[in-house]
Amino acid sequence: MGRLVVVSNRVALPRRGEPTAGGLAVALKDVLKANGGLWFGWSGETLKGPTTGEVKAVRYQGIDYATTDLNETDYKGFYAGYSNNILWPLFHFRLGLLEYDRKQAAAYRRVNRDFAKALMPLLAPDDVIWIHDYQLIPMGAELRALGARQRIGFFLHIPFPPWAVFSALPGADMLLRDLLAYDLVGVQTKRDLAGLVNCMQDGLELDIDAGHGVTATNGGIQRRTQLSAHAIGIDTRSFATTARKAAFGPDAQRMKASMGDRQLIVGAERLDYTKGLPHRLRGFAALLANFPEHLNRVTYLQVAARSRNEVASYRDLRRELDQLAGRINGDYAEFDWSPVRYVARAVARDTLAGFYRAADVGLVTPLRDGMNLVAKEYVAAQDPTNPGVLILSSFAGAAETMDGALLVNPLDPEAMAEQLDRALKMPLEERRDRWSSMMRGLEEQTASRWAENFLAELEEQTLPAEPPAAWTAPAAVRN
Ligand code: GDG
Repeated sequence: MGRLVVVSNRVALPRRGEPTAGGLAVALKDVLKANGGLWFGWSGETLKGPTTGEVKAVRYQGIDYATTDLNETDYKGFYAGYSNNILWPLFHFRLGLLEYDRKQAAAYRRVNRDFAKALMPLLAPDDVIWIHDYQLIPMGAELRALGARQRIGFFLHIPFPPWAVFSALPGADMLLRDLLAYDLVGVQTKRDLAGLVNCMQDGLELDIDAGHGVTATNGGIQRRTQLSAHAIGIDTRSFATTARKAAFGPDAQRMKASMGDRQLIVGAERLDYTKGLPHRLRGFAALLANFPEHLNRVTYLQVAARSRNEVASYRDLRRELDQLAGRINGDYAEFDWSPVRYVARAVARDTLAGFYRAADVGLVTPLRDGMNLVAKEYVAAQDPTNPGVLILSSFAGAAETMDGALLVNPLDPEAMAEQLDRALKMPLEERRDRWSSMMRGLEEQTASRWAENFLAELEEQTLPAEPPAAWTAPAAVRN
């Protein structure tokens, strides 16, 4: 394989002495190192004036990093606006939250074009390019328009809705056509793949071949785009080790001391409306109301790190959670016990791992989620001799493979209460059986395996015999 070029909206720039945060960043860095790679994307910096188009480059531990800045207008239009206020709710089936704005749509395309222009001079002919996520869907088409003939793959980390939902987006067909510039489009699950296939068929009226490919002609050149599901994983071993060590750390010890002999339920995510946090609190309140034997016997710790505070729906969510947590504590707390511990900020990764290990139940109940790595981390963190129970929303991508979890519909607080009661009372043998079957899956389906499999499939794709001189405007695509 040629050099690997990873493109993502935010680049995890190396900071000396700081361990890399998530499994995804680690997995990508591993494949980048193995292939002598380049990581390109937004620096995370916003400029006051016009963008300069300048690319900053650093090399660290065998990886080249190239970043570009956004100006404030583009940040608001492309990132906070179109990406987070239009595409994010759309892809998570939340049409009521989608606030369409043509100027933001234009900013999205402009920034994707600027990214393509900034990357183009850095590319070599045999590079393999891997673009990530919903912020950068049109970037492949923009690269083709500039003459890029390399293999280009795209992976979507969030769910892919069917056409009945997707078609609500003004210009939905254009965004779908952008995907036809790629040689491989990967999504997380079979359900997402079905959504993508349905969009290609009903939205663009294209045929899907027996191997899940779609062929379209642009500028007289035919390109086949492979569509497939590649479930992302975590660095299971390393996370298990972190959790094992963290269990003896000061934070986990303090936590245990504060709990006495009560049981612990844990949840941790970015404060995001897709994660179903208010529903989870209602489910927990239903547990206390319907199963009073748990009163003063169980505590629910929810870590909800603030994110995207510039978007109004996120600020509303924060208020709703503050109220709900306050009400549950007001209704049920005793002088020596608060049922809900709600921490509205991020905690250190190893501390979180220690909390997962200490918890009898991991409560992971998003309303929609591409995969959900917290579910996988919770399982990886468990003590094999005395594992906790995972309660998982059937609308998380992780539910497709995590067969040992207790599945729940997050919209049904009574059902959540029943599953919580069952989990809190589950005998050791059943907990062990459920945990081992999930852990086996997590040991196979790691983040590195995900990256290797995606890249192997991208490498297998046959490129157009006569490479297009330029990828013309997506609107010109014909079946
Ligand atoms: C997107 C898709 C898909 C959470 N709170 C804290 C903290 N976290 C870490 C978790 C986990 C990560 O953040 C969250 O990952 P998720 O997968 O759960 O969710 P998204 O951020 O929405 O990610 C998702 C993923 O992409 C990968 O493809 O699975 O479906 O939406 O690692 O542990 N980390 C720290 N403190 C916290 O308070 N340190």
